[in-house]
Amino acid sequence: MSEYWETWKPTERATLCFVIRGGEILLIRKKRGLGAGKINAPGGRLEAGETAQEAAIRETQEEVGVTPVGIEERGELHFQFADGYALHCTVFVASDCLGEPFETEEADPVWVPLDGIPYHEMWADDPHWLPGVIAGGRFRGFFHFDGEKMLTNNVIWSNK
Ligand code: 6U4
Repeated sequence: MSEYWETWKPTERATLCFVIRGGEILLIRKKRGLGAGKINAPGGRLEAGETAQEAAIRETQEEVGVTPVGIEERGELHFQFADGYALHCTVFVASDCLGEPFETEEADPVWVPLDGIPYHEMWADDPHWLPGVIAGGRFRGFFHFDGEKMLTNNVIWSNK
């Protein structure tokens, strides 16, 4: 990994939580905040004193009303934006969720078949790592963005 990323420090930390169950994945159409209008997973920024896993569960509850279960950490995303904003994001996968997802002010939930993920409506980095995560992999990803345009990408998979 380049020296640049070794000394990189995030402005904020966030999470993403992918519930994958029965050949489908729970995604959202995000209504506000960073990436509004895009398809993504439930998730958001950590609150003070929270672990990433606690934030992933809370954000999934807040955004679509379900509680992820069987949650495991699968990756770390490092985003450097051209305007100086730097976001670290921990990626979780859950094997199930309690309750039925419903629409909230923040997001509209959608169950999508694993072979029909709408990458063209998602962040540009997602096709670089989400297929590998669905296949069971663990990764670290490093990306430069200018707004919504991805400028560089580097994904490192761990052997385990
Ligand atoms: P509020 O309004 O505070 O609830 P919140 O959803 O907590 O917003 P926000 O809007 O800053 O946080 O968005 C952060 C979310 O956006 C995180 O879940 C990660 C996601 N995200 C940001 N850039 C991304 C990218 N390039 N690829 C990706 N997810 C990204 O897959």
